Amino acid sequence: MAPAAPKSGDAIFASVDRVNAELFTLTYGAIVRQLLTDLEEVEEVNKQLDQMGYNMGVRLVDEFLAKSNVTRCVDFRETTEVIAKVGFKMFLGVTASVTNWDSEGTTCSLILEDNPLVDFVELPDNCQGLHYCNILSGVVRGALEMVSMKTEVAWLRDMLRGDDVFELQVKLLKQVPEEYPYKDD
Ligand code: MYR
Repeated sequence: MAPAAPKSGDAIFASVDRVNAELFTLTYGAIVRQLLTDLEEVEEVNKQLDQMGYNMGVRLVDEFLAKSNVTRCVDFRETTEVIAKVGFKMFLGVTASVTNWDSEGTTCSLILEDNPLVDFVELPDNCQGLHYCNILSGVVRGALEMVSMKTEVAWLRDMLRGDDVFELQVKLLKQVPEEYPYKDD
């Protein structure tokens, strides 16, 4: 057999990225499996994944702002676009689209057609109530809270439950105006 042709720099980085992505996906799967063993109740696992995601989300904002050239967003609509297009790309490697806005402009959905977290995943029958990707809903909630937007985030569609896409609904509950830290005298 002829030796394989040497890979170009780009091809090597692409393979490293693929291996990292697979490792990340498998590691997440192992965490979910461990939680299912430890907590036994699927609802408890959902809560725990959401909480873990929330804790990550509140920390990710600093990294996001340091790495991206994004400046302060003016409103909820712009912030959700930034999360879907820049944040998801940076931390998950895919983008989401933002749709299904309500008339008040306070509820929308992030649609993911491709989700690396679920590569290789199939839910067994006894886990049908599991929101496997709940870490993502927590991340989004935590990140939004750090930019003063209190939200409720819920999965409306899930490919692991047979839907055609993942749909994460984001509802803005309260926007806390940021206070100017100095007194004007
Ligand atoms: C602003 O300062 O107004 C803009 C802030 C946008 C917050 C973006 C946070 C990104 C969090 C990434 C979510 C990744 C989900 C996988």
